Amino acid sequence: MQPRAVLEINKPATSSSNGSGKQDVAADIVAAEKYTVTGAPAGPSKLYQGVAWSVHNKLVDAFEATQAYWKEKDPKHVYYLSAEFLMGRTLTNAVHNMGLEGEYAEALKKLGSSLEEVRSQELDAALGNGGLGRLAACFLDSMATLDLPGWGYGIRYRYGMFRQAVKDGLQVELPDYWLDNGNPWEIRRPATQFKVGFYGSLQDGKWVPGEEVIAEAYDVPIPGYKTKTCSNLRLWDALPTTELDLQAFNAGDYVKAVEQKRKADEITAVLYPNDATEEGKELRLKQQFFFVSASLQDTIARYLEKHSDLSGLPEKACFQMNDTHPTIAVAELMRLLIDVHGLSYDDAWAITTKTVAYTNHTVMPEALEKWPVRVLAKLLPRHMQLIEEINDRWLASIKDHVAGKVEKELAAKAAAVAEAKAAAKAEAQAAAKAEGKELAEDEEEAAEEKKEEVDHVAEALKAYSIIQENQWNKGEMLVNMAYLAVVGSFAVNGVAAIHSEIIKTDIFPQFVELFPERFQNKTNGVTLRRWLAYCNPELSALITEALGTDAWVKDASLLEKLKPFAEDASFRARWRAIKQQKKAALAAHIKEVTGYEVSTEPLFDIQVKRIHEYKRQFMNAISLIYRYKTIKEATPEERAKMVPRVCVFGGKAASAYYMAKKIVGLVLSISETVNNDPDVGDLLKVVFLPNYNVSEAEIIIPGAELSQHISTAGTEASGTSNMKFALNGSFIIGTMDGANIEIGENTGFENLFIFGVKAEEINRLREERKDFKDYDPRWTAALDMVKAGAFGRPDYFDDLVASVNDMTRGNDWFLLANDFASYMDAQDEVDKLYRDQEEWTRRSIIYTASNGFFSSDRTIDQYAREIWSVQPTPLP
Ligand code: GPV
Repeated sequence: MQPRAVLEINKPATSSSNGSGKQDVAADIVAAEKYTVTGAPAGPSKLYQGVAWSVHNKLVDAFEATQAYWKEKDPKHVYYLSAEFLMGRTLTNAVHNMGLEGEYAEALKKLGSSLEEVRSQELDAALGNGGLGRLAACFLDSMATLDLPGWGYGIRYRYGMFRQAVKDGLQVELPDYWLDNGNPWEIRRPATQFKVGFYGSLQDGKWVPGEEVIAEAYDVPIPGYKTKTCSNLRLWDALPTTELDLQAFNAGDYVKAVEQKRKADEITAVLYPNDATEEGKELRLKQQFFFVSASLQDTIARYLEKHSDLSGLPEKACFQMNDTHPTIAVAELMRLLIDVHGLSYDDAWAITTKTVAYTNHTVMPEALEKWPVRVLAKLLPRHMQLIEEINDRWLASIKDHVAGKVEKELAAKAAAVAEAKAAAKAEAQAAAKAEGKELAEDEEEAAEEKKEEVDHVAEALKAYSIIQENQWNKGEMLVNMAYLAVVGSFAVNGVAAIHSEIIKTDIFPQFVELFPERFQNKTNGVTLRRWLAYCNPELSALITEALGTDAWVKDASLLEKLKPFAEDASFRARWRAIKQQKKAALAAHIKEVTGYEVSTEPLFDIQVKRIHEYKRQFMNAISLIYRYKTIKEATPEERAKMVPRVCVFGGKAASAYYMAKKIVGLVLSISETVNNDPDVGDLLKVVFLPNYNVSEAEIIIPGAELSQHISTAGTEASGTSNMKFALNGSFIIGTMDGANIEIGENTGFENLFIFGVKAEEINRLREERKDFKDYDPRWTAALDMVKAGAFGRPDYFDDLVASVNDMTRGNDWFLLANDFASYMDAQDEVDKLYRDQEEWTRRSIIYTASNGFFSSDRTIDQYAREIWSVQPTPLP
């Protein structure tokens, strides 16, 4: 199936949107609103629809112009393959990026509303879990802004990340009905369809799938900032090859009649809600293959419209695999090239390994995908066969190297043994001589050593093998997807400096030894459009005024020029006033969602991210219990000296993650107890904000004064919210982990509150954990309160407490007890500095001024130059 001309359906008619020149935006909105499909009564929701559809038309114009131009020029494209794109809302971003804010503000004023009012009606597109998905969204914004030819490719999940609500003090999950009112930000492409097969068997070496579905494209235009470029995120939906089995239908078997439809629906129904944990479900692999196959077929079809010979593909396309989720691309590209397009294995491999690149986003063992051969062989028999062949050839190609290495090691070992033996023999001979006897000679030793060497090579090769035995379940064979990605890619990168080192030393050392040049670092970044300019217009206006230009929105290095303003008291006063304003907005939001009334005077201390043991929200919670205890026991004089805090948590726990759900429960319980305790007053408020998502983050981050990034060193690959907080002038309390380290280098470590052990010490400490007894008294006191039921439900928290406090069970893997004392000391330093508001504000400005490096424009520029070889191709 070849993609045909652009065809749009499912969009309401608008009157005055076509044609060029100045348009009446208000009339446009009204016309679009009139024909929206939702049937909602007049009001902000319906008005939002009108506004969105009128913007949609402008996006389509820009989109078509860009795509036509790129098609004509035929530059190399990058295709960002990702199972997740956490886009959030689109309206504000699209209007501002396209420079339409003036027109729309005016039009909406005429209609008695405002952009701020209608924007809140939009539902988030939450097609992602957390950092990895949001990074993909930031990257799309930067690619378009830098005029880089490239598309995102992913899945159009009908249900995105679940909505989190709180019921009876615990998290409950609700479905995410994000498409219920239609989606003005997509264009359905019924003419762009590809068949994707599953199951079946190999007949005469050819794959005959047992099941087939159709992948249908939906395009989401991605407007760049201050450029005509409008890029594309192409998401695939699954359709049955036949809607209805008429034979079954006529025979009265209605369930069978719609079975195909049901099976297709299932593939794109829902996003798996696990962040950085592998689930190993067949449906998940089906999703991965589905979008990868469609994306590769689509790219090849477009390539072949312009070229006859696939050998040139690496000059026109690069596939960036966002973690291992799309790694089946290595095998699928091989299959398409060999089975469909008739290339030889060698030619296909040469093309594949010049087109595919891989980004690793975690070193946590539970996130490294390993698919059982059994599952792969059943779902994708041809791909399993190709993976075996890739592996065989790969191992054959390195056998000499490995044998040489083994020989050297054995020789060294043998020399040491021989030396020891010789010494022993000399001693024995000396002793024998003393007794006047003779010693017999050893035999058969040489033959023994030869046999041993052969086994050693086979054993050593296992470390390089893509197919491995499951170490927990002997006999089960697994495909290590990260190894497949490394072998099949021309570039492999980590996402922060420390992470890129750890993957070289701990995850892929055997590959580094063979091709060190393949390994790179690309420190993550965030788009300054969404994460500063649009979510914090007040601070942005002040920055623009100070710098005399808004060019920093596109050239973040200009933020550096803010540094001198930190020394200016009147500038600091204005900076502080804006932070107060954003704190007030956050306080109002807290009141609206939780009912808790919080003062805007205290220090606003925030930890928002997915709930995970390695991110240590529990440690933060324990510290707050101790703070609560201290307040309760304080004299009036002591209380007067305390720094009041509003402590905010937000984040979703994967629905099946037992401990994470208990952590949410504990935070909610602390919140209930503390906030309703009249002794405490404004000295401490603890808030859990439900349903943390992109739009929530846009309210929370600008209002933060302190943000927590406290993962066990060596566990958080990068973190990206740390960058957003820093850019909004929030201090960081954190560990020497992920991008915290580079933020420290840029901001000056004296401005961060760094605590805890370093990554190098973790392995040793984990060993020592068995007999850990060195508990800080503050830790013990706080945990005792939980055990004693100070926050209710002591039984419910038993396992959680034991998970960090019962070394007989070999627990506290993430070393909370170990880091607690230095964490508490760092928190004391925070309080101390906060008392000096002038100094605090001065450094807050330094944060914003120092962290332009973390613009995703910088990250993407590096990817484009150092991995993709993709050139900016702006419209004339
Ligand atoms: I693998 N990450 C994520 O959000 N989901 C995943 O499935 C995997 C990784 C995150 C890491 O945990 C963060 O440290 C990192 O900043 C982010 O990916 C983007 O690189």
